[in-house]
Amino acid sequence: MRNSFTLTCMSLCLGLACNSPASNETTQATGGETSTSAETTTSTTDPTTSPTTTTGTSTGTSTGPTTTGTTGTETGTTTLDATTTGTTDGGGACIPIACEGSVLACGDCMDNDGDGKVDLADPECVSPCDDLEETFSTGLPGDNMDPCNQDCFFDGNSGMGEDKCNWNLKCDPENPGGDVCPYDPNFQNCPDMQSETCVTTCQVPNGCDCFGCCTVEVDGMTYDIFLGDKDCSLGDIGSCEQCTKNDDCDEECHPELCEVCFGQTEPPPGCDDPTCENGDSCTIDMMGNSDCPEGYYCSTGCCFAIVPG
Ligand SMILES: [Ca+2]
Ligand SMILES: [Ca+2]
Ligand SMILES: [Ca+2]
Ligand SMILES: [Ca+2]
Repeated sequence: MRNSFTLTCMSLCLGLACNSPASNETTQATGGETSTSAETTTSTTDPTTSPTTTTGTSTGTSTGPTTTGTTGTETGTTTLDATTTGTTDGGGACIPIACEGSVLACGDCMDNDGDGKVDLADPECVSPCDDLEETFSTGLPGDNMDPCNQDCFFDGNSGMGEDKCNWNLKCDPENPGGDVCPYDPNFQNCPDMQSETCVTTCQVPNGCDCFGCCTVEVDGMTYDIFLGDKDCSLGDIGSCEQCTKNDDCDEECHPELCEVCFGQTEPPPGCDDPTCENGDSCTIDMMGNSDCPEGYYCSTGCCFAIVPG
């Protein structure tokens, strides 16, 4: 309340300063400008602040440094366009996100599979290091070089094992490896536990385990699907290889706590904003833009660091 009063006063003062003699104008306007920008930060984060105040201030701030004289006038004009300014702030042109220097299908600002959803707004995009919008698999040559041995699915390089996650598809009675790596009931090397490094470094989205076994809900039915399956998509869920969750690195999803579960791109009904157990929460617009900081991407409502290879 006090802020908006002060700001209104400042706009007025700035406006008045314009009409003052030239010598006064410079000192007054510059002084007002500095404190205005300081207060912008406070008022923007306050949801109760009226849109008029926010718009007026931000315009004033950006115009301020260049032409001091016109600031007062422009502030008055743009105050009327509260909606236009709001839209520009929230969206804008899509900025491509690179994975190890290359822009792939899930970071290229295009709807590559024509389902109306762009990049990480497309549920079949697991991260910017995913080159297929049509299926959950990434289509990257480095992924799943070994049909049986699995490391952290979400590090963009399923071959190396730096994350110390270790599993073998032969251990899973659901047979996610299909014909290429069938379930072997006599296979001995099935770790009971995953290392601490694995659990802390592997960035697992809500609803998945670290090996890419994810629970999705389609038409009221739940499925545990293996993301390594080359042909698995939400549109053809029946054809997806099923899998058994590895309890030791399972990131259970809690929609009742407003978490966004894997396969969803928006918070559950009744939730304004998603929540995240680790890290910042985020939202993605239809263009594929998220509000995560640079170097991060938005998946299941949470900002994840883009892991370098
Ligand atoms: Ca794309
Ligand atoms: Ca798409
Ligand atoms: Ca898709
Ligand atoms: Ca994909």
